[in-house]
Amino acid sequence: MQSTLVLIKPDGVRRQLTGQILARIEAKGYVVADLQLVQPERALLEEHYAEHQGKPFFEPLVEFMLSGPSVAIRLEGDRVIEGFRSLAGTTDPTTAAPGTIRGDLGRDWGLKVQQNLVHGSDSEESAARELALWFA
Ligand code: DAT
Ligand code: MG
Repeated sequence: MQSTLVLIKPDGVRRQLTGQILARIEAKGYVVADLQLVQPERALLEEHYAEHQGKPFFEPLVEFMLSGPSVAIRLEGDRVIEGFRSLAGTTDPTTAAPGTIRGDLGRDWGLKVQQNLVHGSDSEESAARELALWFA
């Protein structure tokens, strides 16, 4: 059994897609083990996205993530890390496959790729690190 951190990002919360996104996650059979609405501080986001520090999209990404609350979810299930990333779809919501959360519900309004609705940890190491940050 694995755990992963899923975030419904500020665009998903603002667009009132939390219920639809949770319904897809639950329909797939993953278990919501913990859930909270979080308004993160900059320091949390800089740690969360540490691997992207120095990239051109880092600052816009952090600003976007500061723009409103996210729903943080501890999600459990066998192979949930790769399974949730498959449900989410690829990073750019304009080209993410139809049938995925990003592909069906997302679009990069204003060419802002960071508006892709959800985050999912990409490895067991990331999941442990990110769950400790968001569920301190
Ligand atoms: P993912 O969220 O699919 O794991 P990532 O870890 O590579 O993607 O990047 C983290 C977030 O940063 C991503 O959800 C959206 C934003 N991002 C990534 N690449 C970008 C780019 N080229 N331009 C703008 N934002 C980008
Ligand atoms: Mg990532």
